[in-house]
Amino acid sequence: MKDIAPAISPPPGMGEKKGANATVSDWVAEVADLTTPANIFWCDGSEAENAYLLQEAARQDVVIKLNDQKVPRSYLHRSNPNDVARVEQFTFICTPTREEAGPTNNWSEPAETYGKLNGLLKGAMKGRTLFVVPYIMGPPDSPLAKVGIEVTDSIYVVLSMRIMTRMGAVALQRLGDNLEAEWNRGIHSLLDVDPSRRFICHFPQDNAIISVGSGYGGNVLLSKKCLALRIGSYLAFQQGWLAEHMLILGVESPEGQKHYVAAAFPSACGKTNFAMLIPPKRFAGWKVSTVGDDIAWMQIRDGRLYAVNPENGYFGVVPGTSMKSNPNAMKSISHDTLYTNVALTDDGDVWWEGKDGAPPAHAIDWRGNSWTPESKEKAAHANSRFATPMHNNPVLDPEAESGGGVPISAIIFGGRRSDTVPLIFQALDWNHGVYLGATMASETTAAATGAVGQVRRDPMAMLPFCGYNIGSYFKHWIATGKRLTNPPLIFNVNWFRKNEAGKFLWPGFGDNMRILKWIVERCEGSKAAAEKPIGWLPRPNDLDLEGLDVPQDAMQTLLSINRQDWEKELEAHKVFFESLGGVVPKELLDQREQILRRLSG
Ligand code: GTP
Ligand code: SPV
Ligand code: MN
Repeated sequence: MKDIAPAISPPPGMGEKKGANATVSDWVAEVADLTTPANIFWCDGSEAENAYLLQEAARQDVVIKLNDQKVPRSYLHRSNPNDVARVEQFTFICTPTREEAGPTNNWSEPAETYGKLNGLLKGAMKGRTLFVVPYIMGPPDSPLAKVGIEVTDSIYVVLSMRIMTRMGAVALQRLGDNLEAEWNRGIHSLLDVDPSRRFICHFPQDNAIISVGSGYGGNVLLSKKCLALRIGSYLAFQQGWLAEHMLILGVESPEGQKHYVAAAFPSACGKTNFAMLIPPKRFAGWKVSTVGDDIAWMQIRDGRLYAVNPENGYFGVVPGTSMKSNPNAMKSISHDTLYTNVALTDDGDVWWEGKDGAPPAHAIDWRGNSWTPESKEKAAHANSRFATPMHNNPVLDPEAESGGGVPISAIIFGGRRSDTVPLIFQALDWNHGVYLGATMASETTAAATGAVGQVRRDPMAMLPFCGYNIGSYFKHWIATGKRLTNPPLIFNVNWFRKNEAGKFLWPGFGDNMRILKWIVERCEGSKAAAEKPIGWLPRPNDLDLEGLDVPQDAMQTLLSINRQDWEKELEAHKVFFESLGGVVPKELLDQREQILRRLSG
């Protein structure tokens, strides 16, 4: 990698030798001693700095500037083809004991792991620039806000972190003079981007993360899955709050009644799309607004859950995004966006499968090869992404920056299931809802490396992101319910049920408003539901289906539960619980017994 000039080390007012900032500079000096970079660049987060870094990244061929007429101030990055998604098999929770990491995480012993990683990091930044990226997660005035410092040798990471977080001097200012201030230490080095030297390691007890050998998304934007979820969930467990893989949206009726809901769907299962939903014509006067599209930090206040979005941008799935599926996302990514692994057209625009209009006659695909519509390979990678500032979103909720968070009326769990699971149902109470979350399953997607389309249990969409023992996590959820006098109602959705021909039965996207409306009506006390063994289900007439183009028999299937399927499903829950080796709390085992009794009753 060519070098950045000039060296800036550290600029006035940053990394000053006082208070917490002294500990930051000392730590940066330690990392520099180990990794021996050519120079150190302290990021202040300013416009001027960003312009300089973009120019520099383009000069080094790390990004390609797109046509300013087509997508103003936007860039394309291509990652190494061996490095296109999160790597769950190389992700580790490094707690003193294996038991603390629990049965769902890869564990490795902290001292040994530090030793191994320090060996890999020794001299790793030789000839490179070490960037110091200070950032805040959460609205700065939120009691939940957290500071992290990511040290990285990737300019792409710096550019992405500036979009995804509140990055720069603002974070060091927040640490200020307080020597006790809590902050996350994150070290990232590309090394030589070799999968056999790729490790994403978390040290919850030390509030520290070390990531090596990757340059992609959730592996390296340490604010996101690593801090906001894995370390975050551990801190939340310790401190009595929740860090969840959930979107947060506001929904307002024509009468001005507003609710906020949070929804946990696994990776590439519809969070960003749901968070930006545009209601169909039939729902004139209804407004949906986005607080967050991926992560929710929730605290208890006055017996209710209040949620903030710790992020400042969206790192979203590109393929399939169009004016038909998600116009708000299309507007958000029409300028000031950093694209990764999409195709480049001959006129400097970006293209992907599922974009509006005809495919270009010729393009350069995500690997940098010539592409035409006749090519066998996809032009954009299935996990190609955009990073775009949250303020680009035309339906950003007015409370998105509110530090106190928004009150959550409903929590929705949902996976990608071709069969068995109905379009929508409601838990009978909190613990039943926790059971629905704990047993949810989903077909795997391209968001992580490995096979796609395989059903796997993914509790609360947190399987890859819970930074401690999953049994303790379930107990934390149950304990949280006990502290809530006004708990959110809990629902389960499945947008992905298919017919025998393998076609989706439900149109999804904007039409999910029909389900959202039923959910908020239930929060308002509507009785429009029937009690079934697995929970409350709407009857077709309980949903507002006017103007919907779904045959009646399909609707019937979507809202039905098949007893044999559910007996099989409950057996799978049992197998899953048993696979966890005795950590599942009794409350959840009891829930299963109760559902079984209701099914055979
Ligand atoms: P991550 O960023 O990985 O966490 O993904 P996400 O949960 O935000 O998922 P996203 O909204 O990006 O959607 C992922 C894929 O699911 C895209 O290909 C969408 O087109 C598709 N999708 C989203 N919502 C729906 C829906 O309601 N129905 C159907 N059939 N597909 C959907
Ligand atoms: C996810 O996989 O849930 C994502 C993408 O949001 S990544 O940031 O790569 O984890
Ligand atoms: Mn996600």
